[in-house]
Amino acid sequence: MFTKFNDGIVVKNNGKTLQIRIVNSKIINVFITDKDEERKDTIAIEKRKHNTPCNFDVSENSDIITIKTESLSIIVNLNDFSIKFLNLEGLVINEDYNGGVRFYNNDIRCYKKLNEDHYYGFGEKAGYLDKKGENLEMWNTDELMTHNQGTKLLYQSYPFFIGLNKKYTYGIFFDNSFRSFFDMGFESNEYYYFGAKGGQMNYYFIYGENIKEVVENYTYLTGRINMPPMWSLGNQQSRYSYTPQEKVLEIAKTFREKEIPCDVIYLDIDYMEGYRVFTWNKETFLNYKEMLKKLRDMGFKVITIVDPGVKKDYAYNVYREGIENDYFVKDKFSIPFIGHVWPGESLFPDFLRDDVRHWWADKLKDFVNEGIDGIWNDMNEPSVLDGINKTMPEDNVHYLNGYKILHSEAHNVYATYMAMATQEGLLKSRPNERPFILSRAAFSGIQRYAAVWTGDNRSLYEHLLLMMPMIMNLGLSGQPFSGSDVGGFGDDGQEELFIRWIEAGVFTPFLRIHSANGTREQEPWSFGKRCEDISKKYIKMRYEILPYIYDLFYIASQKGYPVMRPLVFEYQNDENTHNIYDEFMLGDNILVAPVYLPSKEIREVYLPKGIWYDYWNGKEFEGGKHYLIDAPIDVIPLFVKEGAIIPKQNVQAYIGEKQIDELIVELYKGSCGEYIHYEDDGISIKYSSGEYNLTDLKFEYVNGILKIYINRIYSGYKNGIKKYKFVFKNFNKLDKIFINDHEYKAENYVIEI
Ligand code: MIG
Repeated sequence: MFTKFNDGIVVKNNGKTLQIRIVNSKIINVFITDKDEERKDTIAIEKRKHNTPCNFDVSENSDIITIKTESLSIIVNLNDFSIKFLNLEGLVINEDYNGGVRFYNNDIRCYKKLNEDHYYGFGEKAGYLDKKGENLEMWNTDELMTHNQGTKLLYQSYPFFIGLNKKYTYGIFFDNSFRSFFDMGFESNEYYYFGAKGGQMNYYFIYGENIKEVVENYTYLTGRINMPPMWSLGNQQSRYSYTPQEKVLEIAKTFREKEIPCDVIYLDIDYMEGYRVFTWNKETFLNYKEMLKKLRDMGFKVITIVDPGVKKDYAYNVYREGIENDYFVKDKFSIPFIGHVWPGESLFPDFLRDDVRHWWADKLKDFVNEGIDGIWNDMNEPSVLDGINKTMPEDNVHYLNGYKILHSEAHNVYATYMAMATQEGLLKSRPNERPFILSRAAFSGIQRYAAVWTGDNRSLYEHLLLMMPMIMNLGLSGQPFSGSDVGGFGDDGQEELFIRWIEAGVFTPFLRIHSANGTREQEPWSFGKRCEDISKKYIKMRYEILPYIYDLFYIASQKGYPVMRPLVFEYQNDENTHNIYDEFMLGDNILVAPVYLPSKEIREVYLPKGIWYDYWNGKEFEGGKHYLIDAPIDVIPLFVKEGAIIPKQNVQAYIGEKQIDELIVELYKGSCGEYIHYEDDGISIKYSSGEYNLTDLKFEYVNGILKIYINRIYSGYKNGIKKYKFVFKNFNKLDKIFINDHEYKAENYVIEI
């Protein structure tokens, strides 16, 4: 009945074809079609050079085929192609409902039994962490109304979720870029389904022993971030728009004068000449080269916005080249499509095409060569202001790998292809430097090209809360590098709200303050001395814990783990964590519980099982309980796990200001602790050819005796740290301290070696 290939099987029955591919023992690709067609990957799937097929056995018994890998059994019913996934103990992990896949003309669906207690992931969705009982949709949308719990569509689409119950965890990635739907127990409490308005029923079942492993396996499939330039983890300041050039310089100077660390300044759309991409405004930015040089001398990096829309203007070279070479997206009559965006009538490069991406990359290269450090892609859903549903018609025409496809298929991936072109351009300009791109719209896999932010929020406490589950679910969906506009984009900023937002924001992966035109200015000093002082304290703290944050990006690049994690990611066995959306973990050592309501000076905090230390006063807490924690205006509740090792460094005005030789290593009491520290030059791509170091830091603490071990486990980078400063936290009894078996004396709980 079936045909076996080296990576799976194919069966045909009742006019349908089922293909099961064993990507590895835990990642199973299911493709079912009622047409004569080949399976297609979207851009989400990372192309790997070596896709070594893994071992599996297939057996057939009347109407049942059983496939066995080293971790799973897959049971296929040949009558209806319904599928069951079991683990090696024979426990059913996932099971089709009522025949599983259904085709209704242009609508395909896969029904599954609803056996899970929680569903996480789905990328950038408004609302809480757990999506069980919800009905979700994926269609990249520039939502201009205030985002809230009821907001269905935002800028990014990640057709991926993780199911969790008491016995198991798994993920499903639906590799389909059309408008897709996920009914996670909204319609029924017996089944859930996912489907799309077109395209293929092509999904991946991703098994993992826990959420961590599911995310690791999902990002094995869709790729992981490259190490970002270290400066992109610094504080960043933006506004729509800083103009003219003198204003930009004044903002930059103020950061330096006030000694508030800052690495990046953003130029929003007004720097351009009539919103023409790759141009400079001849009045307000006449001496932009000089401005760029001055910013560079002050240690600032510059990121400019680049939108996809190209102004229709015969005197404008980008438009002319695009028309002459036929690079723009077409309408259904094969005429270049024109839509209204900031430049007025505009055309949209078909970024799905290789030749168009190369052209764009060349334009971008010349543009950034003048001194631009990173690129910010906006309006790339694409947003079309006069379009039906604020985008282009679904029957517009694109070309992918030489084949014509409609916008209905291209829409959700348009931004990711644009990010790919942008990355290519930055690499063309500076082949040895890590590119940095910030994108508003996205599809699964975006992490290979760009960081993202959560779009146009507002200066509302609700949005300070909302950013937490959004960033956490983005992290669970393979995108570890995200953040929200700190202080809120729309509406006028407020002092107390800004303070609470910066307190939380410094612990989010991407840290950028941004605000809309016409709203109150929003820099750390815009709201008076109190806000300035508190902002400075927290931004400095960000720079202090940078080695820790950088290590988390290293882990993200290796395993796909989020930088900012929901508690359930670390404490899956503690059911109290399953629904927590207003606290988060920065890595596995620091728990952050922001205050996100006005006039609140106390916060209820759940600490998972184990011992925790209050970061500010060292107070010890026993986890597994809720506590009320004092949180006066300048305090965000922060807790460190017992046995934690946290690397820090001295604050700098900007990354690279000083040569950092010393690593400050904070050890928190516990019977033992272990931590791997990563270092490289922070800017070049040499790490990818081995120029980095890994240091294993370990301790044991018994009866007042502390033994520390420093062990270089990989050495490839020469300019690393030369000194360690160990700081002992909560070790009330320290009789003897050994470092690599030599005895040292601590003075005030500090040892420098
Ligand atoms: O509709 O470029 O989300 O960050 O400042 C406004 C102007 C277009 C939307 C982005 C916002 C940016 C703004 N843009």
